[in-house]
Amino acid sequence: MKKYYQVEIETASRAQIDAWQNERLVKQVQHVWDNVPYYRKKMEEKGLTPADIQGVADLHKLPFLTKDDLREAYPYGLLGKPLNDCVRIQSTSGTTGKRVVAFYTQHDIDLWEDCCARAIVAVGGGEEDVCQVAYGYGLFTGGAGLHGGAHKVGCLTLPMSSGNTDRQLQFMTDLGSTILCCTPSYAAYLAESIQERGLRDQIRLKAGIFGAEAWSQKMREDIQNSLGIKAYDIYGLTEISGPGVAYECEAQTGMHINEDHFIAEIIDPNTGEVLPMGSKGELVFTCITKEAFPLLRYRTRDICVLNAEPCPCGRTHIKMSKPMGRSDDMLIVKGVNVFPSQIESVLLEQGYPANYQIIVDRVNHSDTLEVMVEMTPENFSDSLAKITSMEKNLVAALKAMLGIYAKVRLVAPKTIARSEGKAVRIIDKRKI
Ligand code: DLL
Repeated sequence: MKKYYQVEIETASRAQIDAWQNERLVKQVQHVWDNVPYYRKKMEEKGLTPADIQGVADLHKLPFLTKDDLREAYPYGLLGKPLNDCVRIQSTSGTTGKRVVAFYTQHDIDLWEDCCARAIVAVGGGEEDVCQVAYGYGLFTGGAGLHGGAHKVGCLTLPMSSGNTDRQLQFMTDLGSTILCCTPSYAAYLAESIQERGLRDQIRLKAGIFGAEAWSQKMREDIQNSLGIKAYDIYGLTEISGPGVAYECEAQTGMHINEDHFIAEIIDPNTGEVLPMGSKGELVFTCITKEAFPLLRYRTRDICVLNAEPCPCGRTHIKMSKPMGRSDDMLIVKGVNVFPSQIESVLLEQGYPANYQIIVDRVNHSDTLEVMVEMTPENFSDSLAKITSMEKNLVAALKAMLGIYAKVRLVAPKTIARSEGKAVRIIDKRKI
């Protein structure tokens, strides 16, 4: 097997990983009890003291934390270290309510960058690689995380940030970037631009590390084919550190969770009950090594499945599936649960690009659902009859998937604004 970054940790035996988790959890609970009055109060309300948590088997006793807690405790209420010991903040890209601000000590940054370095090595990255980081830099964790990881691996790092597509392509061709890190929607846009400019022969990319938003298997295939690369998923969230909480390996069958730093649970999002391995439910993380922002049992709202089957790559840490949607992304339209990922899978199956917008409104006390989707240059037509027939086919396919009527509006290629970061797919006018 190829030697990779932190190989001893990533291929440790189950017994060793369990031992790390038990020991670190006990220490972390004591740290939080001693330093985070907000969480201590939550534990006291449940009649708990650190002595009640002897290992991972007791984890289920601890109270959950949610985004509401983060907002309530904003900005300093969940700090586990004096501010003087913190060296950085990052913040969520959320558009509603108060932003979430996460704090890091130098130790926290080091561990986070280790996680991102593992992700880069897992896609075949090494010292000889040129890593183009086109995630946003700044408050968003994407740029900073992959940048730090690329340095640890020893790649030549191109700190591009997102946007300025001309410059991205110029550096990509001139400097021979071999690894591209950005959101999948920006990767699709870059692929489209490379195609249009006839640059395919001039790029040397071999792999992409794409995450921060949902993307389907079909979108992966499209990006892989148009760029001639392998496209790997990476997952993370600001509250837990940023990208690199979990990452894909060569098997491309789910993302290994860095279990030496994070304990993952799957719960029933309605009851909070812990579900057995292999069940679909809400992902919950407990940070067992972080100092400054040590969240315990944080509810991510991401719906997914964990998998403990051995992986052909040799890594022993369990894997998570692609998130199948966020429980708070779920739209309720005419009383029916609709996930944007369901709509996307229908569009991609029918040969449309992942450039679409979902518009929900309420007219005469009744919900309406409209999907605006671009035609491809290949199936583009300005014949009204042809467009009507294409729209009818999509309406039928969406009805079969969702069980409700969605109006479809086909628009010309390039009509919908391209995204350089996370794509905005949903416009819910009921909330405006
Ligand atoms: O998106 C961190 C990140 C940066 C991950 C770069 C990967 C690459 P936030 O802005 O806090 O952090 O958003 C976190 O994004 O709860 C998921 O709902 C979603 N998300 C992140 N990665 C994926 C992924 C960053 N691979 C929220 N697939 C998470 C689907 C993802 N959704």
